[in-house]
Amino acid sequence: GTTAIAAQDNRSADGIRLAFLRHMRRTIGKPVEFSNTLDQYRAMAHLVRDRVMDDWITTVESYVQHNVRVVCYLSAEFLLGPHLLNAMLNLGITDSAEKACDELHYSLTQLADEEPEPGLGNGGLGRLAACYMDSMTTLEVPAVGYGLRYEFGIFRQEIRDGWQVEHSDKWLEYGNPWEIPASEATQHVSFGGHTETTKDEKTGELIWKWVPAFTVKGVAYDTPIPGYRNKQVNRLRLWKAEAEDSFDLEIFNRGDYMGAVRDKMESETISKVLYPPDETEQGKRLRLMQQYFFTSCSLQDMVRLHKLQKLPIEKFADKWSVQLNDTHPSIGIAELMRILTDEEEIGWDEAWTITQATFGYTNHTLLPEALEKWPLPIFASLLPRHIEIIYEINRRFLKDMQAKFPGDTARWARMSLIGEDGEKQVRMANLAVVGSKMVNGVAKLHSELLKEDTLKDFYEAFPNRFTNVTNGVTPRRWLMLADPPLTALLNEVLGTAWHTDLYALRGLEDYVDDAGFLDKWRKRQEESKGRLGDFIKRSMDVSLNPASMFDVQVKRIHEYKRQHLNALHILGLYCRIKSGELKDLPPRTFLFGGKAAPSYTYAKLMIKLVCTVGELVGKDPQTKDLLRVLFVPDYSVSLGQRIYPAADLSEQISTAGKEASGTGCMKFMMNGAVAIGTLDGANIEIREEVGEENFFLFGLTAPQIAEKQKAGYRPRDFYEKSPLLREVMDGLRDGRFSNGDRDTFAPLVRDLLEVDRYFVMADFDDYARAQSEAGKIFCDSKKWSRMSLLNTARSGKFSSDRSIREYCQNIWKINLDR
Ligand code: DL6
Repeated sequence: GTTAIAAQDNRSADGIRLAFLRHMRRTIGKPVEFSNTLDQYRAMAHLVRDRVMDDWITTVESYVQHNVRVVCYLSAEFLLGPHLLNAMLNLGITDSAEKACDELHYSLTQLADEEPEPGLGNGGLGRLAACYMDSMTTLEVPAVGYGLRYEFGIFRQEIRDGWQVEHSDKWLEYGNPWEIPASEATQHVSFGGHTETTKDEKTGELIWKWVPAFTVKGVAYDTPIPGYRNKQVNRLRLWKAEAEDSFDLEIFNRGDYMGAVRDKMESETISKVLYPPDETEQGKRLRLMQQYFFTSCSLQDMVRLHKLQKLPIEKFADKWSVQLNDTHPSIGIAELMRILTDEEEIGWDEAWTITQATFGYTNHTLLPEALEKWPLPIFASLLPRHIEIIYEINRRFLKDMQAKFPGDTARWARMSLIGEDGEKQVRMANLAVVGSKMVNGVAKLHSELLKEDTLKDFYEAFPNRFTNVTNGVTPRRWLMLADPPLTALLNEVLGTAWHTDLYALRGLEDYVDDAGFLDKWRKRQEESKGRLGDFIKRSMDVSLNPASMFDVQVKRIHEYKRQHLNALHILGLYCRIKSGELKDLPPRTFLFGGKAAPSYTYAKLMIKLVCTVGELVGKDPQTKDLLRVLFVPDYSVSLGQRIYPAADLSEQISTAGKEASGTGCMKFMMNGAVAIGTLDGANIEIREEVGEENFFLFGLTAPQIAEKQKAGYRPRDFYEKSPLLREVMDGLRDGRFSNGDRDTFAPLVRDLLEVDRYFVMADFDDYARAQSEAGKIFCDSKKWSRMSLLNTARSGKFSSDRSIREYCQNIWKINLDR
């Protein structure tokens, strides 16, 4: 009756229970007593989505009514992590849902564990996009995230005999209750062919026309992104590629059954997998197609909505602020020029003014090999009209540069959008800088290095275009969802203001000398470690010692992130224990996690090294109670949520000047882990905030590294100077740590002693010193708890809410105090 309906509509436990039973019948189609946990998860997901949708409708209505300025965040990756518990947290219905589950005799956590993680990203860049979506909605910034709906996300990682094995990620296998197809938004994207020019009969001007070889349909799937308890919901719109005609009856009737679906197969490949490997010509082509496909769909969608609201196209940049998350969507600059000039028939100069006012570009890397460049022949054959537009942008741009820097031909060549050293290339970073109003790096040091080095010429040409926005992470997922007991403790002493104003955590400093509170802090930390221990026991059948120090490095595996430095240090401890030099070492658990790019052989060898060290120290009776090394497979957002709260020591040991920012470091800090790290990326700002006495610093600085590089770095000198390093490297070479196997690690040893691009040898001794200091302080549990508490207390700056405020103020020109 009416009471039942009223109850269903509210967010009470009764309402949730009734809605659950209704979805079980009508959506899942099963009597509840026959349902399994996956069915139960799906029914729960649907009822939560219903509640999000109600807020979505009111949000959309209000956006249209007020004709708001909209931020469009274009990103090839969105690494969202599981939705269910996050949506419940943001809606404020977790307690009711738990109660409803109790009454139904289910466990909410068990049911939430059924959710496949949408792994539509590789690492930091994609996860940052997800944190920014959360913060934009929480801060009530009208925003749309635009990206690709990959059918297969990041591979599932298995570790077999210490080696990474990749499996495809079938995250859509059982459907996805969190997305809604938006058929009205379907777009058509062209590729290939050639261009033609005709003369306008009246004006005599040249008119350009693109005659493409084929088109692909872009179908939109929307995922609602709820804000934190504010009834706001923004949209993440991901594009799926489909054939214009998925089944050709004529070909079929001729008896060519495969031919009838060939178009479908070819078109759908575009949104099939996250980042296809691009070593091959075919891989490069596909990746460029992916980037153009989602960027074009997104810009066409903005133009469609702009016209739907009857706004003049000349006002495009007033309505839309488009942020390019790295260079992947930077082809959008040429695409908007094409739309404005070819389709909307706006003159070049005005179109260029609109385009530049629309885009902002965020750079996420200093590694030259990661700055995207496309071989000209591939680019021109796929996008013949865009290459003409890029040449025209370049012609005008170089003319300006020639006036600005007369005679400096080398500079013009460096700045050109077309690289001419060797094979001709289209330089996407240059296009992004030239076509944007603002360019930002993602941490102070990174933004400085962009100006001094990577983008120096551009900085000298347009100094006002450059700014910094230090990354941040959402405390809703990374603190509240990841660590409910810590959240409860913080709420108890601070109230709840910190949920949306993370600087309020500073209030914790009042307790820094309160022995009773510090004791509580330590006990809570031990419980977190116990929970992770239980999970690892369940999933890997390994027992961890919760009294040991949990020393954690989780992130992508890369030489510059230096997981091998960590592993070599553990080998150093092993040698010193074996020789009797180290007697009273406090027990340590070293946890590693992260994926290596499938084609990155060196990174895969680094995983093998960690696993080999794990086996060695775990088997040796002299070390097995003191050192435990575990590589936790298939690192993901949900695994991160389990790991960060349990960490004592956070490993942030990249070569100075190489990690643009890092965001894992921020998640550790919020959860009270103390960092050991170099002066790199966001570490520098973390140390500034927390105080140098609460951070274990080691290693060469970025200027020192640059100097060494110039002077000619000789890693072997460090090997010869350090007896411990020598013992470790000799042992590795001679098979002492790998049952006599001298081959497996030979390439790694050779590289480290002869090249060592990332200064592992140079930093080894100082890292060991900082590690030993951390070990000593850990034994003084009061002192350690104090450091840990201060890390949480001073993590306010690293909320993505702060980052988004800065984007609004300095780049998007969106007023938050409406
Ligand atoms: O800005 C997010 C994240 C940073 O925290 C990392 O330091 C940086 O390595 C990462 N960059 C990339 C670059 N990808 N490409 N190409 O993932 O961005």
